[in-house]
Amino acid sequence: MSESLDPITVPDRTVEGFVQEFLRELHFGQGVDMSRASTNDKYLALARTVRHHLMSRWMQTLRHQGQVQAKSVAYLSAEFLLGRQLDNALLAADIDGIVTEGLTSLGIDLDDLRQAEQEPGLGNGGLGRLAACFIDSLATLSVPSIGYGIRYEYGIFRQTFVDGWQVEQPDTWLELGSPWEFPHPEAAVKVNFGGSTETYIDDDGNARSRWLPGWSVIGVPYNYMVPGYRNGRVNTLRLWSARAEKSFDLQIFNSGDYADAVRAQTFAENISKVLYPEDSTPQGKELRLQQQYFFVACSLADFLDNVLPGDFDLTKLPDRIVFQLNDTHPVIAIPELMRLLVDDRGWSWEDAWAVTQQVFAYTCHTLLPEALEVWSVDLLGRLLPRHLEIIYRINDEFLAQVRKAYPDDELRVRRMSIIAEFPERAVRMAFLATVAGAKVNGVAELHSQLLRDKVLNDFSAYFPDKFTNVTNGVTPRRFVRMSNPALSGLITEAIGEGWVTDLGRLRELEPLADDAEFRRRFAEIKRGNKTRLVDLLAARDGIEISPDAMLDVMVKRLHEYKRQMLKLLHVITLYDRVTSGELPIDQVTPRTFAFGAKAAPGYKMAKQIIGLINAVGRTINTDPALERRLRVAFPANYNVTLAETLVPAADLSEQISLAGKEASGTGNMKFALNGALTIGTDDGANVEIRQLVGDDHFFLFGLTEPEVADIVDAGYRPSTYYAANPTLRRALDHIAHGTFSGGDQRVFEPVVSNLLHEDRFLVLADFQSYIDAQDRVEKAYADQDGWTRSAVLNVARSGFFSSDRSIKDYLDRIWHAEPVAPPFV
Ligand code: GL2
Repeated sequence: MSESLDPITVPDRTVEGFVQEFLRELHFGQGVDMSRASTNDKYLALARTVRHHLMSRWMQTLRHQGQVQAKSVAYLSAEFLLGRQLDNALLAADIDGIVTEGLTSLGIDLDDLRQAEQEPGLGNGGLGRLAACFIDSLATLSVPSIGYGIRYEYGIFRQTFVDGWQVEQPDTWLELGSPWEFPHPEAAVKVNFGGSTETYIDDDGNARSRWLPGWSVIGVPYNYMVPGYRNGRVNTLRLWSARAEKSFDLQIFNSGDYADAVRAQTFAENISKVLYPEDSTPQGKELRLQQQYFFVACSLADFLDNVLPGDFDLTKLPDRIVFQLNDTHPVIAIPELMRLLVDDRGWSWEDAWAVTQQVFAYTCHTLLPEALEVWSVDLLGRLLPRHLEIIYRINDEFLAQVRKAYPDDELRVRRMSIIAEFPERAVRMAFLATVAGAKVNGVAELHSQLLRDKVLNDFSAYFPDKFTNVTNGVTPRRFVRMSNPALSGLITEAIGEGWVTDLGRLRELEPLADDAEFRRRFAEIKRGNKTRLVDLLAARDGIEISPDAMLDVMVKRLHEYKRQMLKLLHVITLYDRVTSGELPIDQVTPRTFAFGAKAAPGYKMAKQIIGLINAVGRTINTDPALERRLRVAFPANYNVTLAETLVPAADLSEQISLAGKEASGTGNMKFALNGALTIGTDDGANVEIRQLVGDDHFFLFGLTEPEVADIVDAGYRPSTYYAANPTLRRALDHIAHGTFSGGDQRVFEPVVSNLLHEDRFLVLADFQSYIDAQDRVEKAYADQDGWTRSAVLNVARSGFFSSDRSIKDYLDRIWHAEPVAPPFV
């Protein structure tokens, strides 16, 4: 059912048409003319002009969705790490060419305007970026869907280094205007908190409960366009911003207490003020629970009251929507829907529960026990008293069934209770999601297996059909087509354009791995991408690296389980080999060790490790004995924008977490797709990458998950590895003796002592295996042509890791929804 576009709203797709629109935007939108326009003025005018090209498709998509009422997906996520929007919009609207030409005719460099965009960093890392990839794929696959989240006024903190130590600065991404968002204050939603509950007798003589809230705030929706790749669909991302009900008390103001007059406003606005800078470990903060409830309450109300038609029969809700819970952050939506149906709409508990169990599905993104969110009953009861009652009832009924299935097994019942009793009474959000969700999925094969066998094993025994896997993916639009234009051009030349939306087609490149001319061009592109990175790091950070060195990259959040320390011990080992005379410097392959990592501000050990990486970097980069052949590059504030230049340039991708700890990883996929070879453990999606690209094109090392479990069960003693391995001893001694801290032995003592006496993530146990694998890397890299062949094969065999494939798996295994033909192309 294709419709034609409304000619009034369709901009002219010519260079002249673009220039005219751009100048109009500058004039009428920014209130300046070319002679006075700042770079920011031009960027904002350009963004709005580009927006025009997607607008009519957006309106049409919304109209069409209203008419068709097909089953939709609502992706509920506390994080959407979007990255810059301009290039993505240019790509989707397919107007790169006319825009570049049009701007050039005005003497403007498109690249300068690109740099003016502040990336919306509304996520911490992989989980938030995954949500952004998923909404891109949902739109590209033409699935009716909406993303719901929070419009944080400050996104993930901006990292700076002071003397090598991390110092956090606020991320003021909205400061210079935000041309990609559309606020709708008229569609605001009221959200209640606090107060108490009471029981009353309804008209039919039944006892019911209701909430008497203590206070409330207002959620204002901001809409963002989520364009599909040249397919005529533009979906919506709706992010909520908190406001006070009454912004300002004039009486108090007039009495002279100016601070008190805006107190309510400040309090309410705090809810969407800042993204919690936590990655994988929860911060038990009341404000965080407020954020979670705030955005899901807004989203459910919005969907039921605004998106669905007024006469919609809610018993049919499972045919119309599935709410995908991105980790436990939105899980409070479950009791909220029960409350909306039972309390507000007068449904019976049973009817409401029957619907609720069908409309939610839950994705778990972790294996770390400390990252499974729990909320104390005390806090939850204070903030959301009615929700706590509902959770208790869900739990009572669930445990009654468990008792029936397993009579005389009270231990199991206690293990499976949604309410934990120790160390304090608390609601286990992952359990609530598992009990209520229609499906529970992990994010890589190994992760899903470990969820079933370990983390949620009682539940998988009880609900065997609930558990499934969907291996993560990344969008090929942003992470290949946009960020690696040269490689994209080569691929398109070889196999045509279809790969951008059908990434499995990269397989067709396989024979070209044996074509010398293709390899030559591939290697030339890699070098070109390195040169781009060299220029960027010089300009952005004043960091000097060589385009001729091997680029060995580890970029991801700083966490002990990810083991940046292992990488650093390798760097120190090379340093030691050279400075001790064991290894002549001219036999060392020139290598840049690039790190990018933010540490959660309260995570002391992670911040120590950042300090240590920078200290090692200072020593190595300035030691004349190394003749600049080994260099550490640690640009501050690693983010999506930097990834877009770094990933295409990489030769070696470090994916070295302890087996059984990284749920999936998605950086690993981006690197393989851009022709880096992986050195990695059998963890997360590395397992699948290795299976697909083949052992000969992947450097595997380290303990497997069952081996790790055995060592830990037997009582792991890291100091025995230190005692037995002179190479390891020398590397650790360098840190301990102050080689990197001007002789000061105290600065990094906590790092050394943690490794020697605790080493929760078995860095020392995997050290030798890692060094051996790095020696294999060194040998392989010496054969440049052979390396390039492996790199081509990595690209050709990684098409599976498209987020389009992930979304198709979600559609088949979990959502049971279908793409709907786009309204027009
Ligand atoms: C994570 C996992 O740690 C990571 O392995 C996974 O790839 C992503 C996406 O599924 O989710 N979980 C988590 O809390 N963060 C992640 O990156 N922040």
